[in-house]
Amino acid sequence: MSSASDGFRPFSLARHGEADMLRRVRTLRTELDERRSVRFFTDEDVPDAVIDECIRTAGTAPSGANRQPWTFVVVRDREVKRRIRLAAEEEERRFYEQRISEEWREALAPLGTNHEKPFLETVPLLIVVFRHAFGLQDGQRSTNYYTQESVGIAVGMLLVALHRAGLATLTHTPSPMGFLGEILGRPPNEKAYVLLPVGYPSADCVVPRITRKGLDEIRVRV
Ligand code: IYR
Repeated sequence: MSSASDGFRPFSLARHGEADMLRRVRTLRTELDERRSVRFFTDEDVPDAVIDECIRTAGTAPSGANRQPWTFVVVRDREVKRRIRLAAEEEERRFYEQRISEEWREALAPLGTNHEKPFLETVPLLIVVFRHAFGLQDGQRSTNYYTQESVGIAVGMLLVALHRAGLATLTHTPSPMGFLGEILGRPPNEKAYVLLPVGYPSADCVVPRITRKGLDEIRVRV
């Protein structure tokens, strides 16, 4: 039960009629249905203020015990992007040549991906999201809760915000991603979660033809 005592404040939401609710959500769905993972970008610059606003948006995500266990590192430095590309390609080469199963290789074939990641160097910026596996302040460790879920939700909200701004992204997870913490000098409690190249799709950008599952395939009513 909520209480008006210290630490709580009143909360309410604007109410919309059903038609209005439907219209609002449909607008969002239509917009999000256009979002795709992009691998071909221009080198055109993206304003910092827009990226900051997107990260603020991600920072409104719910998190376990409100620990907000995330850091968003914005990488614009050419040399750092280059180091990230080289390290990612090294991991990805091992992934495609050795670590991957035949079944996985077949699942990826329609996407046409391989170990080469030139976009990591050519995009105007990368956002590397770090998950705080535990809290660390002045050498003191503390427990964080549901960090995978919390950071996953924040990344989802970040993708929505970037798409809303008209920016293309790729949710890239070179594995293992330990090299990102090293290159970016993150503290030991921060684990790389995802690497997002961000920019504008190039004029010759293509994406695989995919379909979304229909409602009947994803919704079960009880
Ligand atoms: N991380 C690799 C492989 C890869 C894996 C999945 I699952 C994808 O949906 C796409 C790619 C890469 O980025 O190439």
